[in-house]
Amino acid sequence: MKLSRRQFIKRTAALTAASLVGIELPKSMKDAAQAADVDSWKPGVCRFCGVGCRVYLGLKGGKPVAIKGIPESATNKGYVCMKGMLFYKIIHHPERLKKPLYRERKDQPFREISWEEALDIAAKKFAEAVKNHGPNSVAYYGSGQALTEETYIFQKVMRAGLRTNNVEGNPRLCMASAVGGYLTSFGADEPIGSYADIEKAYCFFIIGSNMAECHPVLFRRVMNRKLSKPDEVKVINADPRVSPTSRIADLHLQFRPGTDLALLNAMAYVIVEEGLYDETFIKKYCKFKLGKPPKDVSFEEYKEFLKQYTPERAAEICGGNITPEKIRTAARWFAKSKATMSLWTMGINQRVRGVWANNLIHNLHLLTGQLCKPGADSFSLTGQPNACGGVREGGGLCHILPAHRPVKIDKLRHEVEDLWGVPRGRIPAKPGYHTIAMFRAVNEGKIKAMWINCTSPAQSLPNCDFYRKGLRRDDVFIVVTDIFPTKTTEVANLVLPTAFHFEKTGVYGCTERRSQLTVKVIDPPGEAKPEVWIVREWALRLAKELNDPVIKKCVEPFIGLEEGYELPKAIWEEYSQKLTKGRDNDLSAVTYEVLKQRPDGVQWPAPTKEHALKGGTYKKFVRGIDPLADKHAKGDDPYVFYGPAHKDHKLYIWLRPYKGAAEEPDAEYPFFLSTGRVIDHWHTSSMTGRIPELLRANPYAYVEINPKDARRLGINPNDMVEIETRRGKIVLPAKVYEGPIEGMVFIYWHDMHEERMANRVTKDAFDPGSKEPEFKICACRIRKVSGPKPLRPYVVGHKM
Ligand SMILES: Nc1nc2c(c(=O)[nH]1)N[C@H]1C(S)=C(S)[C@@H](COP(=O)(O)OP(=O)(O)OC[C@H]3O[C@@H](n4cnc5c(=O)[nH]c(N)nc54)[C@H](O)[C@@H]3O)O[C@H]1N2
Ligand SMILES: Nc1nc2c(c(=O)[nH]1)N[C@H]1C(S)=C(S)[C@@H](COP(=O)(O)OP(=O)(O)OC[C@H]3O[C@@H](n4cnc5c(=O)[nH]c(N)nc54)[C@H](O)[C@@H]3O)O[C@H]1N2
Ligand code: SF4
Ligand SMILES: [Mo]
Repeated sequence: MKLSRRQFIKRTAALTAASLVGIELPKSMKDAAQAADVDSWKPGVCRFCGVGCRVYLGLKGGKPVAIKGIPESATNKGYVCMKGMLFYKIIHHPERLKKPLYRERKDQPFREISWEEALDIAAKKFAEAVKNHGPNSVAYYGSGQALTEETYIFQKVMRAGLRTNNVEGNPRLCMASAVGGYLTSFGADEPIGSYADIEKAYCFFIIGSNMAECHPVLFRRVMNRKLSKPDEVKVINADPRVSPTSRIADLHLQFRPGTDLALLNAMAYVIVEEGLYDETFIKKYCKFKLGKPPKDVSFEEYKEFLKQYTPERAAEICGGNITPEKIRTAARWFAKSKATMSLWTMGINQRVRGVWANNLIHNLHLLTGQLCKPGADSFSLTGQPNACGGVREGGGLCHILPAHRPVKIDKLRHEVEDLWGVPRGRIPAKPGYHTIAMFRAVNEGKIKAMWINCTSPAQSLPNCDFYRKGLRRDDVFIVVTDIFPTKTTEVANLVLPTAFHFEKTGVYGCTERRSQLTVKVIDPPGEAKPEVWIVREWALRLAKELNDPVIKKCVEPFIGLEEGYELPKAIWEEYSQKLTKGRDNDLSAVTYEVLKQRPDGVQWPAPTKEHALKGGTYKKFVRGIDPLADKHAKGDDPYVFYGPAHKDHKLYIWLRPYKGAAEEPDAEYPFFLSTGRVIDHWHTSSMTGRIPELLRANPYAYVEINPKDARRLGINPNDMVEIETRRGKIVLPAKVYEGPIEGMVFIYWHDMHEERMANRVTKDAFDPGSKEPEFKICACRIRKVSGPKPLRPYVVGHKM
């Protein structure tokens, strides 16, 4: 059906509005999607966010023509947002990479080469680096969007094959602080509960998350819950900006960026002062902890500590609309509701105090016992579709091996070596470079060969111009596996075209510990290949180049297997059945067969087939629900916090003081600069920028400015505004509205246009614990450079 321009705009606007506020799509639109001229519908998972919506891909004459939600799905109940509905358009996009491309030097044009040649070059360059500069001169930088099988096989070859823990990925920019928070507070990574808690919650504490745009289908569930009991269910939103999420809030707490540590401590103060805590829960399950190395302190000492954060004092620190009374109200709603669920994302994680901010949210749940019961949970939202399953669980960060095993614990490292059948001592005992350290090492010429997979750090790293200098060095060999040309392929020597979603098979593990399978239904274009094939073939060549049988051993079980299904299946079997068995994320009964029988996926732990076939574990640590809680149980307590990082099986309430951002506004740079997302685009927009409907809905990035600041600076809507920080300058059109708090500007970072690329000005300060960068806060100055200017969307174009 060809739409007129008017019809098109109407339809796009309706869809955006619907996905934005979670309104049910008009019936005619649903019918249109369902009745699309389709031969067959193939089930799978959405390619984009961590919600993990289940979708059908519609095929007509072998071509992808539509996507619709799967009505009986546990995650999305049939709903999808615009990105989910439209990503089939990426599959046959004319700009897809179809042939391996190579150039010796980075100022040369690329030339097409064969796979044989490409794999030989990749193996030779990595082998040369290892021979001449040692194993730590090579690195892998991956993604929370790669399939679990992909991350697992890459890291196995790097660690056991090439003997380096230089294995990192974009979840360091995203979820690392949440991981740090879960490990230090609960002793175990990942949320305890599930999305199903949403329908049982009576108070939502949404902090530093714009769910309405970033987890739209989940937000819809929150909104439905609120609408189903408008007076009983309370929604608190804490964000220095009024976002579409704030619209459903009964209470919006708006404060100076970075001050939520004071707010959270003050809420704890009120809970303690007003006796709203759950003494039994605290006595039974919690300990109070202070400092590094952590020492035990008493409840009394904690109370003393909190005296620094009276609501009056916190209101002063926080500024904005925060009053002592609002803090008290928030604390009372939180503590007194029948079940409270906290939800947060990057406003909390992307901070130099990201782990502490996570701890302080968990504290509120531990004090009040708002945990483990139906509807109550401290639930960190994961951004990417497989940051949990692939990277946090699959061994995708420099300090963790598969199945939540810290690299530096000898026993666990040796366990992995034994399971892989490689000699003990093969995996180095020292963690590798974390992301920022890794790219600094590139800048310093310490890394000689780097593999970048399914991510585009040239655009997504903070202070990216600085790191692009290193990436452009001619003595650093860079391989990029992607489906499109990006800012990162611009700095590559070797670009390898990969298969996309639905063109390969594998597992995604979403926010709620749920693994779901997507099976190949269509061939990749041209010569594009699944990553698992690429890694296997590369490793076999590496083994020859380095004359090292252990490298071959890493991929030996997979030799000769057909790459579309059999190969990922064998990799998944090794990972799930061998590596996760007996661990807290036990997936040993979760085979592809089980996942096909249970298309909704399985939530770990799932140690037995019987439990897996029932869907796994809705809530961790609860006896009668979680088989591992039953296994570890000693007394009669209903909960058993067996998390591997707390041998005492206790939950920790942390004394964490308020500390501000690494770079706060001053006389020279008087504004807070924050960055984030818009509903229609995905990160660098390499994918969504190529979907016409999404590009047209949001053709370029803009800067949000508070009307008071705009008036003072003579800035009108759509004027071109320069944002300058200590790192550089960019120029964007202004959107003037009561969004960001006065003194703060907010920019969208998807735009690839050099003049509008947000990360050219952001700061690369990072949390000392999680090493996650502070994308959310730095200091800037702004000025109007001209009136409105006609802008063109940045269309990447095939420039290879
Ligand atoms: N449409 C869309 N959806 C996505 C993505 C996408 O690119 N596009 N990406 C996915 C990924 S990987 C991620 S990580 C998530 C991110 O999801 P979110 O974290 O929800 O999105 P952001 O826009 O990065 O930032 C969220 C909010 O943090 C607020 N914030 C800034 N500073 C502070 C602060 O000091 N304190 C508090 N409390 N809040 C602050 C901002 O005002 C903003 O509203 O989205 C996922 N979903
Ligand atoms: N200023 C600012 N910067 C940020 C953030 C922020 O809030 N503000 N957020 C940070 C966060 S939370 C994140 S998660 C990162 C994300 O940053 P990136 O990971 O760099 O961004 P994406 O656009 O998701 O990159 C994914 C790439 O994978 C490619 N791709 C798609 N499918 C496949 C596939 O099947 N195989 C392969 N090999 N490639 C594929 C896409 O074309 C794209 O180039 O950005 C971080 N950067
Ligand atoms: S909410 Fe997330 S997972 Fe669901 S359709 Fe949208 S992008 Fe996909
Ligand atoms: Mo993310």
